[in-house]
Amino acid sequence: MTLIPAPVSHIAGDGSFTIAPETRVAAPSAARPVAEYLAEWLRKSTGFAVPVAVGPASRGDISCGLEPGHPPNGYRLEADPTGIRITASDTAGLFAGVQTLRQLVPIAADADSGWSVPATTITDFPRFAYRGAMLDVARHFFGVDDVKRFIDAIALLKFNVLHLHLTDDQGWRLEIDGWPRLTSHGGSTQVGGGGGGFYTQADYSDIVDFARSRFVTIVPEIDVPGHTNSALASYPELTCDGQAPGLYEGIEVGFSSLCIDSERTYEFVADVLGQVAALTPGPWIHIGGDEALATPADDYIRFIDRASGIAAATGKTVIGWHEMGRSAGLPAGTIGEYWSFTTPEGDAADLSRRFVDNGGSLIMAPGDVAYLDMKYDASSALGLEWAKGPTSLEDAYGWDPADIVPGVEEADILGIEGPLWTETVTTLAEAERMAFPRIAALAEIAWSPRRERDFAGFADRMAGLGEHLSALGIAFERTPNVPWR
Ligand code: TNX
Repeated sequence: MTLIPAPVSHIAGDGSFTIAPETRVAAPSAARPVAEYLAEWLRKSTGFAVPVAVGPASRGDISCGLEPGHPPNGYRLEADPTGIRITASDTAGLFAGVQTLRQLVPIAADADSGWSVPATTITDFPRFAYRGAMLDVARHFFGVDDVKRFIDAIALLKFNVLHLHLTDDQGWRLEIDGWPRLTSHGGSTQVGGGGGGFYTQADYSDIVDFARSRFVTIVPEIDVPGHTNSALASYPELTCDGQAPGLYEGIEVGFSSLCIDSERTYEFVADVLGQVAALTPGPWIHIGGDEALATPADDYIRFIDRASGIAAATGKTVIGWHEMGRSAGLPAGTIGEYWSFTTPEGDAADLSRRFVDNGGSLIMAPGDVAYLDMKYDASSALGLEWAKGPTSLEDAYGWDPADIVPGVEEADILGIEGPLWTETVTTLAEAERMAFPRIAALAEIAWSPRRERDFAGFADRMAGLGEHLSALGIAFERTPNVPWR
């Protein structure tokens, strides 16, 4: 069975089910959107009509059924010569089962057996609740259609979160009412020049709605108090000397800061976070807090104390990069995003444990294995190298989130994330190629039960997934040690 992420269990049966011109998708009305999504994908693949039948399933159907008793987001998939049945307790579980089915259906009809799916019983559920990818739309801007395509691509691997890094020194990408220059001026640039771009609030809602149709939650990040040059350039009142810096198109970090002792700063933060929260149905809001090297240490703590409270007052659960653990005033339950290495450096482990001690949890995104913007090897044209050099597919697969921060255990970990920073990444095809296949390794770490990691077995399955990626038009790097077909 060539599935990524590997399921919890699968038992091969006898024979196979063949998808035929008369095959229907059957589902109760509560599962209709998932059934329509599956049918639409089957139509595109097979060219058959694939009607959706709302109501009980008949022999020969592919059915989606809701029943109690499955773990959250888990499912069972049974295929035998009489049909395929996907059952789950929630529609997110059905959707995960449908992603499994997408990998079981061949990319082309076989001359002898047609569109056949081998008989199997799969029982499956996720290890972690938060299975995230991050796209940095600030260093280079990616339009609404690109973001939707990226969401579609990660949904195949059962990711359920897309964190959007919406603001940074090089660009402000979300329209904020009452602060038009953030986007008209601050959104006009990106790394290396060539113009920027931004989402209107309607664009952002369009992304959120599309993501929801793929059972993906958008986590918006407004990075403060550093990484704010685009805002400072747009509104000099956010600086301490009242002088707007110029726009910035380089790739340095750590040179900008909001003015910590100005009330206007907190009005700005409240206004922005209030609007972002109102536009975002998901439970989380990310306020960055990383690499605030231009903010004095005491000021940083005072700022995070206050800004995290403003963020929590929107009703969302606050997420911040692990440096925010320096603040002793974080709202209870604040989530830390760990981005040090698989062997923690400096105070990263101590700061991260504070989120857990404060009733929160951690998202693990260790830079040396989970960063999708690192070069694959020294010869890669794209990517950076600061996180302990290049990151091979083997590196991306060979770690475990529960082995990193001493004293932080499985239950303290909300999930993992693969950040795709875009200093060197300019197009969606480049973004896909940096992400795939490493993001498939992260998907397996996030979803599959903790097992001994067998890279050779993973690489065989990866070769199978590569065929699906090609069929879907998703670019990927042909990394060594995978028997790509
Ligand atoms: C560090 S990791 C950053 C980003 C850069 C990235 C490049 C983190 C929280 N901040 O600002 O884009 O490295 O790899």
